[in-house]
Amino acid sequence: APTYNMIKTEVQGRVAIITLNRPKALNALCSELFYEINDALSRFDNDSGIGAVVLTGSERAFAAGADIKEMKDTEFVNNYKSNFLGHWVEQISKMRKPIIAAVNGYALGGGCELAMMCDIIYAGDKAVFGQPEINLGTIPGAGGTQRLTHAVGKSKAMEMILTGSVNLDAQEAMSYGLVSKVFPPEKLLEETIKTAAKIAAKGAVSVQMAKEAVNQAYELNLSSGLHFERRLFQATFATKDQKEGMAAFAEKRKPDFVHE
Ligand code: CO8
Repeated sequence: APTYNMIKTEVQGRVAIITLNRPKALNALCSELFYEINDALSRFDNDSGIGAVVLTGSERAFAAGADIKEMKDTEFVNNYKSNFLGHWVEQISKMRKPIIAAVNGYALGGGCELAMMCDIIYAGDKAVFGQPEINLGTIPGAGGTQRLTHAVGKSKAMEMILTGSVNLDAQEAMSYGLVSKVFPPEKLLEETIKTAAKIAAKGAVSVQMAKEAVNQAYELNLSSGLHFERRLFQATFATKDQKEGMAAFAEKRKPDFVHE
């Protein structure tokens, strides 16, 4: 495994855990940190021994946003030419395997956006979600205006993004559906890993197809989405795991999936 400066990685069974580890800057997302996240994500996505990924930070901060000090003097032309942010976030949105964010503490700006790029968000009860970019003279740049609006609706998303000072605590985030479960901070990672392990034990092909199909709900109209879903549903019958899953049910035993 490669050595990283700003993240830690760990594998527990079929679950990979990526921990952002830049504590002095509250995990501010600089280019090196994103390079390492992307590198770890693509390794785990291509590793057939891994079925799900957990992304987490520290108790104080999941991530306090893009690194303001690193980007403050950059200019439009260079940002444009280097596709600033675009290449940071490509890998995570291309992940075929499920990725679960375990958010303790601050998830602000790019940190909130990073959590929203994940498939499921679990939060510690001290978590704070916000999009403060407007206070810096800029706007969310990695999906905040789109994914937050889908998650919490227009009025709350506008209020958060336009004021830059209305944040959601963990319970509010759950009441809007941004977060699916809230835990005490010290239990969060353990509970997130449990859910990841549960997913990673299912047939990997149907898990990835299910993720693809759910994501199309944000891209397609209903009839196209239903068509997409039905074709993938039919395709699962080409897998060993569908035969195993249904045989196990009929024989009243637990399935033993081989991820093929
Ligand atoms: N960038 C750079 N450094 C940061 C950042 C950041 N976003 N956030 C915190 N730090 C640094 C501080 O500068 C400080 O460093 P130092 O000790 O050298 O002064 C250290 O982390 C600790 O921070 P504080 O002393 O400020 O800690 P507090 O507990 O007083 O405050 C806060 C915590 C409220 C989180 C505060 O640090 C804060 O407001 N941070 C900035 C939050 C913010 O505005 N985030 C949005 C950034 S813009 C953005 O994300 C654009 C989106 C682009 C997409 C990104 C791709 C996924």
